[in-house]
Amino acid sequence: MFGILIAIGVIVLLAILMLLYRVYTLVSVARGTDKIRVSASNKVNAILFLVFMIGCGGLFIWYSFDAFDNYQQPVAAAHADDYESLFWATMWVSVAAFLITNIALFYFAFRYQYREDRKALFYPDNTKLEIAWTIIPAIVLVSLVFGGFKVWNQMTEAAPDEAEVIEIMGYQFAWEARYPGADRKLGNYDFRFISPENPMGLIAEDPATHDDFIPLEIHLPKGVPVEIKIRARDVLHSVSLPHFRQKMDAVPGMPTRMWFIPTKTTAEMREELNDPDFNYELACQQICGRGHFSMRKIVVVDEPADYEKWKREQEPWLERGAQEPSEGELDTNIQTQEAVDAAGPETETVEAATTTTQQ
Ligand SMILES: [Cu+2]
Repeated sequence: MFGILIAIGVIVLLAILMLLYRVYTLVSVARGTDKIRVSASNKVNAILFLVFMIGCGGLFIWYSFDAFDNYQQPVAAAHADDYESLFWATMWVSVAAFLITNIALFYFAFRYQYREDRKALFYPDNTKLEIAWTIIPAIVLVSLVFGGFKVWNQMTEAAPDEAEVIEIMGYQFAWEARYPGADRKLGNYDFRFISPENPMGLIAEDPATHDDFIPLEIHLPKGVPVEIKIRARDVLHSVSLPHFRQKMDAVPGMPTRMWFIPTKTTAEMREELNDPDFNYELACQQICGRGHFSMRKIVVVDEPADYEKWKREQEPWLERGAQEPSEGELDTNIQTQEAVDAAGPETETVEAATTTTQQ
């Protein structure tokens, strides 16, 4: 009741203020004093537009150079040149359009500020100008789209037969990578088998699963095509391999894939950059929740012989103590997982993920 009275009071007050303003305007018109209402703030605002343009434009240029190394990682993939030229073409077109339109926007606000002795020019249309600003952006955008389409096809076309297949699964908040083992075949999976011991939901009965292994680090061979099969367990994630200029969303219920050829081993890159601590990395590029920042995995590129040796040293997932769960156990596992999820705080999930990968 009290609330309604306050609301009515506010509305009445606003109506009175509006009426007063209207009366004041009408009185000014009758006295002929309505035109002398340009205060000093007209000029101040006009100058502030210029200050804003120069100040923020300066910050934009400074930050672009300062953060350059963060968004321009060294390249280590065979097809990267095409991606690079597409990236820079898009970048320059966007930067040029951004600068031209924003400089015009702020400068015109300053240049054509209100002056009593100046009247606005009535300029309804100009056909030639309209044709130009429709056709030029259309040509530029269509060529960018075709360039992108070519690169997209390259990255998603069928991988060569000799490609190393690796499966990457994202979940809140970590990655699991699975290798097919000696039979070069990944075993099947089913979400009903997902449990703390079996984070990827692998089907232990499937013979193809028997030699699959889930290592802590991702290893890739240099100079050999690598096909990445991608899936997500809960929400959208995105597999980003910035040094290989590869990125593909991990979508729950819709497996995706991509392929590329690494061209420099981790050791070669460390030498080239003169940085003994350098590592390639896999990062999630989709803000997927509170623990998003922790979705980082080290990627190691080896010489093919070292890679084969590393693969032989890996223990199959089944032999790491994971047993095929019985029907009853399966239910308990799913319930346990639900309990973890229901408990909410992502930190617990992160801990659970760490313990499962470290078994
Ligand atoms: Cu993620």
